[in-house]
Amino acid sequence: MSFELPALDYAFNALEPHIDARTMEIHHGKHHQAYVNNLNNALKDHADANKPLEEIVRNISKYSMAVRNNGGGHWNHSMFWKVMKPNGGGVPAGKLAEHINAAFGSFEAMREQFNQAAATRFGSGWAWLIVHDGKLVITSTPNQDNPLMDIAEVKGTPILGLDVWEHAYYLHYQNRRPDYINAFWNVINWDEVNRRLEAAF
Ligand code: MN3
Repeated sequence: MSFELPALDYAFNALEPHIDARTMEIHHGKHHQAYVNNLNNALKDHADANKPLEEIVRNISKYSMAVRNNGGGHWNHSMFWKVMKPNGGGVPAGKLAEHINAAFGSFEAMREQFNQAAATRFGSGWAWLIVHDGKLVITSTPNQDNPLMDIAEVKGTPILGLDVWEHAYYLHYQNRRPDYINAFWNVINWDEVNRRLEAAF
């Protein structure tokens, strides 16, 4: 058995004009596929090759740098595609809205802090909204690390993640990372984020 590229739930052009079709096609078909292929290669003949990805990621300090980079890449992107949808955005509701208000005071304050984390992550990495000790927290990680990893500075269960690698936005936004970050809020699938929040508690 080996890891496989998950299909997208929507067409490459479904997130336009916020995220363009060509970027989605290359990001999913080339970048994510490469993480999957490289992870399978890195785990070839490894005793843990059949373990669930999340279990590997949670114990990432026991693995090679190739497994860390590509296992993280596979986990992060698999989540990223799910927390977006066409005609997404708006404001979160239900339990998620309550937790956001409790932790940040308001949705706007949470968004501000998330945008800041995404904009100031130097080089390549991710911004995250995570459940940490029963509370929502915003953090960011370099490269393809994530907060599930035992090596993460701030650990927790990610419920929303934003890829701020240049490959995620450069074709359409060039160096304007803040424009891409702002556009992300129009494609967030809050039902999926809510589902992940419920699962994390
Ligand atoms: Mn990416």
